[in-house]
Amino acid sequence: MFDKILIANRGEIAVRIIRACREMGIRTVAICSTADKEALHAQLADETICIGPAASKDSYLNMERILSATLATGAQAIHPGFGFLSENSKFVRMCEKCNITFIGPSADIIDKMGDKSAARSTMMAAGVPVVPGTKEAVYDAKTGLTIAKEIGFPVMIKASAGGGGKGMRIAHTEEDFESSFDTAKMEAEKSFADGTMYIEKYIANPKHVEFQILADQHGNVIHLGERDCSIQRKHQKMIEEAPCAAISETLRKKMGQTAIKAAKAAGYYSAGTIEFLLDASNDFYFIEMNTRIQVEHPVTEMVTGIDLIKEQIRVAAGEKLRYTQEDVTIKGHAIECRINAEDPEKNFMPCPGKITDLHFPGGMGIRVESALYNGYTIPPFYDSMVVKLIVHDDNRELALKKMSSALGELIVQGVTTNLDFQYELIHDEGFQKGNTDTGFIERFMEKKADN
Ligand code: MV4
Repeated sequence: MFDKILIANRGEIAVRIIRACREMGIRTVAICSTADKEALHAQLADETICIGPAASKDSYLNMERILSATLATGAQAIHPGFGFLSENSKFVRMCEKCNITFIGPSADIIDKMGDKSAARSTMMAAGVPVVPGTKEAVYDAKTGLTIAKEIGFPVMIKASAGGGGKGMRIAHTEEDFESSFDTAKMEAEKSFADGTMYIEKYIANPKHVEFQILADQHGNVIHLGERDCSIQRKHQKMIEEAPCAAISETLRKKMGQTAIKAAKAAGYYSAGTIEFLLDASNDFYFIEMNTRIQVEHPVTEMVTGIDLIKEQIRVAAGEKLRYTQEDVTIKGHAIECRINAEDPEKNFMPCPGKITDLHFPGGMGIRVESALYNGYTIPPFYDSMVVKLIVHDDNRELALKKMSSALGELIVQGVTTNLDFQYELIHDEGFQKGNTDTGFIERFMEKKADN
């Protein structure tokens, strides 16, 4: 096992990783920008190195400085958290050259799954169901149109280097197609310097269901059940839950086995996620694999009792998985609400600033993941997510009541947050019934505007 790990991240996930390391007897090195000298992660770690100016590109994305900090402190491994360098294969290769363990999968796996069209081909070859669509990448609108006609409209045009909705367009009709394709391709070229595209049948209002995977470097792969992440606004998740209310035990087994098959086809190790779209007739399709620990990992931890960060560190050190599939049971229901310093009344504009009053709820089955403290000033340079509120209870109905109570108790004063918006969301009749799909927030916002 490692003696010392450097955490190449900030905010609540850096704090989460520091805590896991401390419990494991591993010393921690934090990095921070000049804007983060007072940040909680910088205060909690055993050592902290300020590596550069506020802008992410000069600090949390500065590979050379992060590697220098790692070598200078004698840390043997880097935990990248999520975002920043967590899916950067170039960084993983640089770690290898410096003899530092990257806590995550190999650079080749990141590359293979980061190319979404190639990932689709890999999954098709392995017999994993994908959305009906192209077998290979598409580079021009004319070729695309021929294939789109075969698939049948509407179709979804996606950037191979994309994810998170960038470089993605729906084409409803043949007439729409060429301009949609060109717009999506231009956006992809601008955002990713890569105009490689692929085309899928458009699935209307699916559920976004993702399976958590854990895999070691000895060929063992298990799944830890699914999360329903359908409650998203502009491809930003707002609420996640485990398990998905719409999935039967039979379907869970089938999707879980498929997720394992997908991870094995990728040659995967570490913690990872297989994303599926689930349609109204309960047909499911692989869309992407995420090769990092995710923001919403705590809901899976709550229903399985497995610490994903600790497991991720153990498998990175070469240990075998401590759990078999039979050891994994899903107990009760967990929900996470992301609290952001943003103003829902002003198009969710970020609202950084000083925390003047802070109170976290507590009690049985209530978990708060946050890097806030009273008097802290949220800097304007980074993500606006400031608290993850997670609850766990015997079933969804009880978990919702617990979330209602916990949201009511949470106080974050001094900055505007989406706390009230979240409270309204979880009390929505449709949400209460479990009628979650990817069109939910949009309909919810329209309903609100009408009132
Ligand atoms: C889709 C889809 C419908 N049909 N693909 C959005 C982000 C990217 N990861 C995949 N996305 C979608 N792909 C086909 N063939 C609808 C979405 C989608 C979506 C997916 C998950 C969560 C929220 C979403 C919101 C809008 C669209």
